Amino acid sequence: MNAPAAAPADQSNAPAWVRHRRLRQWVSEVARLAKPDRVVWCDGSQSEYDRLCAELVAAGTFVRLSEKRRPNSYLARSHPTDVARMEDRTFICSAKKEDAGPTNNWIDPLQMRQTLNRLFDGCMRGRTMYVMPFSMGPIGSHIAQVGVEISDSAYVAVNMRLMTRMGRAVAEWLAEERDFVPCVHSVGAPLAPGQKDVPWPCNEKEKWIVHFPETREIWSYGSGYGGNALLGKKCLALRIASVMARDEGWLAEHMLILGMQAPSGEKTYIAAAFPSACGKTNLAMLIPPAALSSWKVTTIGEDIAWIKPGKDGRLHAINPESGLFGVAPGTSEQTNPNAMKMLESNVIFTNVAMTPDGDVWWEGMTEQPPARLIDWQGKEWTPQDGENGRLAAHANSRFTVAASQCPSMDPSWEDPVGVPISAFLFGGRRSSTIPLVVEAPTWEDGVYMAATLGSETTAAITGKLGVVRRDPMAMLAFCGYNMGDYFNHWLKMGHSVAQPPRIYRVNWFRRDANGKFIWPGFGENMRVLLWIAQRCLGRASGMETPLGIMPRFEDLLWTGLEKKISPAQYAELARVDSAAWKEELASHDELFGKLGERLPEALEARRGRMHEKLAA
Ligand code: TSX
Ligand code: MN
Repeated sequence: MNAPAAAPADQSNAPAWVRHRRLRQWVSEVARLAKPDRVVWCDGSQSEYDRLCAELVAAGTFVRLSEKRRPNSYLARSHPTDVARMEDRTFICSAKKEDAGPTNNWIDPLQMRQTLNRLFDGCMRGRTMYVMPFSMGPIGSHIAQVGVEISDSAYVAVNMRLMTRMGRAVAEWLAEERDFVPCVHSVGAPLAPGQKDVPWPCNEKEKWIVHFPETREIWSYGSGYGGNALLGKKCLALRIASVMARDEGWLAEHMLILGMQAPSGEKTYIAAAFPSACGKTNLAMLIPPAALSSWKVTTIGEDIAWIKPGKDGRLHAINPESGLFGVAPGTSEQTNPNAMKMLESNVIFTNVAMTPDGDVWWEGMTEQPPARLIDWQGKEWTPQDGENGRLAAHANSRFTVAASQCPSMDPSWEDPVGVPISAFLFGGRRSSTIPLVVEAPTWEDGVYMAATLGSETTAAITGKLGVVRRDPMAMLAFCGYNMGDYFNHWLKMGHSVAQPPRIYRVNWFRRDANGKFIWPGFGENMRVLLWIAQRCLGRASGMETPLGIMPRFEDLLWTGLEKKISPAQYAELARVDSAAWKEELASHDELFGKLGERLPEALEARRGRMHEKLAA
């Protein structure tokens, strides 16, 4: 007897609230390949979160922190070899190598698929496979995108619940046929029958973070940490979304979004890109100094912005995330009081130190370390160890927390239409050459400033201090396609709306002849933001310089800072050193040389004009 041709059986174990045939089918296929012991669909509920956290405690992955000091919070200690994103193990597998471009690792997609089929075959044996539908952005927003992550890590599942809108509501929004980005993750550590698990399973031999930009798929193997494993963040919201944005006429950027409210109630929103270690999260949660306390700063996002042209002729931005995965060291009552409040409860800490009374500690949290600690590897630690250079918390230790816990969140932070952006800021850590703030006279000038963005490496990154690393738009590690095409896309986007944002270059990190920071930074940055907001409202003046428009001393508000910054010190912050700029332009040329053929003509031409202006 001839059986009718049937679709492959649905073995996904999907609950009734998953009506999406293709999603069920895909989950069945991944399960058939990875061979987990069981499949669990995450509904995203609090009870599910609590149950998974309890399982993580039982497995030794989590330590539950003191209910009194840090209510409903946990500490995870990762394997010492699995502590950061792996840029050299990150791949963009476009059909053509040139489409990934010179700044990405590339492997032929057909070859990569063979490798993945080998790696994922049976890789979840002995484990639970979690299926997590998630929305990047408010569910149903025309700027949002849906992903579904499959992972064999419960740590990933609980982090994804904080970082994204995850669970049943998203599956219901997907209905029968809406689109989603498939994301497959495995720690790459299958268990033989009866084999005891370890607290932080991962694959010590190989790690892969793989993107297929044309088919919009993500596959990650071998690491359980951060952006390697929480695939909604860097993989989807930046690398894959940057490709979608190029194709559809929007922007997916490595930017914070903040709001400034004038005493009149008028609001100005800005988006700002900074490479790592520049204090992006601190800026997003800035508290203005007393002299400017009639102005309020609110937070929309602190890492990623998705930006689309609106019907009003402006660019509108959403924060695609619903949580923060932030660097702990350096966060304190002095540098970021809003973050300290946000971290009081309901937090997952990873690789920080623990106090004897079940609280957390990291370098920079207090001036004096506690007398005794358990370090990030679970070992005894005393301040003497600190003096010998042994860190109590890992330099890349993190907190995961819901954004809703941040006291400075803007009332509109979940508005599906986004907030209208008045200015883009690009900043780096530069001890010389780059002034405190410069406004680009035109969109093209601004794109040049952004494309040539650079930041000095901290010792933690390269072991060398003061070396400028070029990081165009702070997107070097996150642009999912050819950087030259990306610059072109940015140039085009300036013409996509009647009122494009103004573009600014900022630098909080200029030093004097003694190597001391000249600008006090932190809350005092509000003085620069205020000038920018007033410029956008047409109410502040400045002066033209070869670099662009800069505030004169009298264009900034100095009340309360008169003793710290003299006109002479401001002159040093604003100084354009022609010798240094000659070197700077040579370094831009070197960057452009590396980016190769697809570099837009307009940027090369603009470099030539800068050269002439500075020589004049
Ligand atoms: O986050 C920082 N911001 C942005 C804040 C809104 N940091 C920390 C950077 C590492 C993540 C800064 N560090 C900033 C800054 O504006 N500026 C500096 C440099 C600096 C450091 C210490 C002082 C001043 C400047 N201390 C005193 O002036 C006492
Ligand atoms: Mn980031």
